[in-house]
Amino acid sequence: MLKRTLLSLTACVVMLLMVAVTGASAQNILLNPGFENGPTVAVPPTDWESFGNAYQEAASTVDYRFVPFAGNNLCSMYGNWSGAYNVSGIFQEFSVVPGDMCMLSSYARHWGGDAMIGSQATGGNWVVQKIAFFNNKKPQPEEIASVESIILDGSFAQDVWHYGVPICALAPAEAVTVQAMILYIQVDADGGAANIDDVYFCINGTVPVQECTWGALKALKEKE
Ligand SMILES: [Ca+2]
Repeated sequence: MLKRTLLSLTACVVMLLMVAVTGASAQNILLNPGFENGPTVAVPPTDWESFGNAYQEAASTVDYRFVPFAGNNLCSMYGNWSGAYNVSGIFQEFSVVPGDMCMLSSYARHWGGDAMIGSQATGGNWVVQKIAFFNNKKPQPEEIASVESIILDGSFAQDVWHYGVPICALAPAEAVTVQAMILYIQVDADGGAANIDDVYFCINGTVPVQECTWGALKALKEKE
């Protein structure tokens, strides 16, 4: 497992270096990645699968609850108050073949008026970006591998956007689909809402050159 993880990291770093050198970028294959399409105000994000409390919202007019990173809209997520551990989420699914390299990045923010409290380490809520691979098992596909990173919790500064640096994952043997996910995990009925914007996902491509920084590379290396 460690070997595969290191291989995945190496490939990710190589891809980031390539884009830094060439200036190339790849197509974001997500539909409605910035939540700009479709209706707003307490409705699920258009083009995304969603569960729990995840809603497409327009920029606030009376406070700073919803301040999009870009455009006019964002996605707001919060817990379900349905048990000691529950999840709200949004995702999009795509076909893959073993060996495909997937990359995911996003932006997250929480408003001081409804801030998250604590972290996963302290028993609070947290938000992850996650790449998950599934096989073709009938009647229900199984999740066979995943990579995720925390993009927001109560330890993050309030009222500013935080860049979730790209995570990379190599599609393993038997993988037929991949899901690009944002998940809000609620523990013990803690409150706080997470805002998400400009999610980016590509397969066998690279993140936009403006998002490829030495800081991102360093963060990936330190994570290992
Ligand atoms: Ca937006």
